Amino acid sequence: MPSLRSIFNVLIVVGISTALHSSDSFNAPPVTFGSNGFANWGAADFPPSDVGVPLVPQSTDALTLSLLPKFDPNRIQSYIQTLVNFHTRHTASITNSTTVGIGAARNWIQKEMEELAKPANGAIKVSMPCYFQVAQPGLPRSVDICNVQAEIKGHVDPNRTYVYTGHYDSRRINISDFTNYAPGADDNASAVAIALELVRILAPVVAKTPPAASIIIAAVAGEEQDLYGSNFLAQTLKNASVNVQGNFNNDIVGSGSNAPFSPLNQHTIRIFSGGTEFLPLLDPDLVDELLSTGYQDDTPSRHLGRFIQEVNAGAAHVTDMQVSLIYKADRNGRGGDHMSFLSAGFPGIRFTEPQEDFFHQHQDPRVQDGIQYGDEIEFVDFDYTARSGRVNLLSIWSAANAPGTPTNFTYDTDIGFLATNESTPADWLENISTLYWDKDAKSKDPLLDHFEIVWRPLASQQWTHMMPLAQTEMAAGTVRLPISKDNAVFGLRSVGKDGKKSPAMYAISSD
Ligand SMILES: *[C@@H]1O[C@H](CO)[C@@H](O)[C@H](O)[C@H]1NC(C)=O
Ligand SMILES: *[C@@H]1O[C@H](CO)[C@@H](O)[C@H](O)[C@H]1NC(C)=O
Ligand SMILES: *[C@@H]1O[C@H](CO)[C@@H](O)[C@H](O)[C@H]1NC(C)=O
Ligand SMILES: *[C@@H]1O[C@H](CO)[C@@H](O)[C@H](O)[C@H]1NC(C)=O
Ligand SMILES: *[C@@H]1O[C@H](CO)[C@@H](O)[C@H](O)[C@H]1NC(C)=O
Ligand SMILES: *[C@@H]1O[C@H](CO)[C@@H](O)[C@H](O)[C@H]1NC(C)=O
Ligand SMILES: *[C@@H]1O[C@H](CO)[C@@H](O)[C@H](O)[C@H]1NC(C)=O
Ligand SMILES: CC(=O)N[C@H]1CO[C@H](CO)[C@@H](O)[C@@H]1O
Repeated sequence: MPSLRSIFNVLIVVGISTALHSSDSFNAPPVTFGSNGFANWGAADFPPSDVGVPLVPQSTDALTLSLLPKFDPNRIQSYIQTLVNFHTRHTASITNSTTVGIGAARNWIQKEMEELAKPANGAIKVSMPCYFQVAQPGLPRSVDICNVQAEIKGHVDPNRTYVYTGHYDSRRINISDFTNYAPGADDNASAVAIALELVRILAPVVAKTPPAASIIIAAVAGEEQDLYGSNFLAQTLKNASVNVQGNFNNDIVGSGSNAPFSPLNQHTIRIFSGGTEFLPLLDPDLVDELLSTGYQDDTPSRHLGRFIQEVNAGAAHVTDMQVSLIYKADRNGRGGDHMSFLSAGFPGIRFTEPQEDFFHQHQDPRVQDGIQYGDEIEFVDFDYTARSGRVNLLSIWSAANAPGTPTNFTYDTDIGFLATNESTPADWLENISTLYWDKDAKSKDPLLDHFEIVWRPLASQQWTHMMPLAQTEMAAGTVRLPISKDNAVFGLRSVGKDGKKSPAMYAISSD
């Protein structure tokens, strides 16, 4: 049986926390009420609480912000044009030409990446690992599947790794057609263009200051058939026991304003993140836990999405984008390379433009009934792709320079005593939450300064509140908060000495 908890104790702990955390170093926005006295009836601010402060998106340092405007729409256009000019980048297309087919395309990407990586003075390692894939449905002949990747080794925690992916293969309506023109400009040369820009922009930076954790920027192959390239990459990392804390997959990130519904949404990018619908792909114990407690929206992938949205919110004046979180692993009936990472047990999300234009994906280029079909470069908005790149660089670079996501964050599921007779005090039934973390965490991560508890009403997408822990609280390894775990869900995140914050860790029951 649980031990009796004293409400008096709770008040003491909370009193200290409030004193520590309501200091004016936080610019908490004022709570606003409607003129009729009701606060936001569509999403009532519930549970009411004075624990912590309303969440203010983390801010980004000046160096990182200065990198974001460097995405160059003209270069993006030129990369995409070069990729389109290979005529087809079908996974089974020819490899013995320097101008046509997937072999020419990957050799060009590798050469270009090597060239762009030169200012890094060796801090960026470019390689093209391949494996032999036998023919399968959709893949009419056996081929080498090759990824082109740039690796930047972290200087504090090189094992912890964040992976950017975009696929460079293209297709037509007939997925086995490996000879005819398949420009694949938006799908997905746009994502390869971002990969090249990431290498170009980061090269001079990492020559002087490598990130704390490692970054891999990969152009992967064979997506259209069966996610071959990304699966190869994810399994390679899994087999090497690499601590992959996020896959940032980009697929179809080329059009905002040139879409038929223009000019809607040209400053929005969607993030798809999976929940427990991918049961077999996640840790089964975690899935049971999340489903049985109603915390099914707290998968590592959704926390990664929240992290990107929050970091972007703090720098939206520079990215010029907003992030829309979609609680699905991908669009209905479709998938992408992040699923290879989910299958390997790693968190992963997919960035995609807000309104896909189905006239220009997978279509055979042609005019039919007066409509231009085909994934042609004229339908790509290079400014939009550049803005998408900024959101990627910002979030990957921020994660790789923050301390790692905490491990082992737990909460006590105990609710105290239900009344068994008239002399059971009513307040033995508790509505508080007791949270635990690793009190030795600071000795394991040199980047870590302190943890921060974040929480939100269960129906909110994003964290609404935050409560940084003082060093004494860190060392205690536990806190009791007057917020009912019936109404709220908690996360724990790491805060670095320079204020950078990690994605949050979900809370699981401590028993
Ligand atoms: C290139 O490869 C294709 C198919 O693999 C073959 O038909 C063609 O003859 C080759 N061309 C040259 C110049 O080797
Ligand atoms: C699709 O393309 C392949 C390879 O060119 C060809 O063998 C097949 O007949 C095509 N399928 C259809 C339905 O056209
Ligand atoms: C990963 O390891 C498994 C099991 O040893 C092996 O079958 C698989 O080929 C490996 N995959 C890669 C990409 O190294
Ligand atoms: C990297 O991290 C993983 C997962 O946290 C761990 O299993 C592995 O042993 C670590 N590898 C090294 C070389 O530290
Ligand atoms: C995780 O935390 C719980 C509760 O604080 C503790 O009992 C357990 O030993 C920890 N597990 C690991 C692997 O650190
Ligand atoms: C009544 O409840 C109190 C507190 O739960 C308990 O200590 C006591 O034994 C109970 N008395 C009876 C007769 O069950
Ligand atoms: C928690 O329970 C106590 C005792 O029943 C009650 O006074 C208090 O209002 C409750 N707090 C919340 C946040 O529900
Ligand atoms: C248009 C499109 O979606 N093309 C491919 C690019 O990647 C997505 C998802 O990764 C796939 O659904 C498509 O096959």
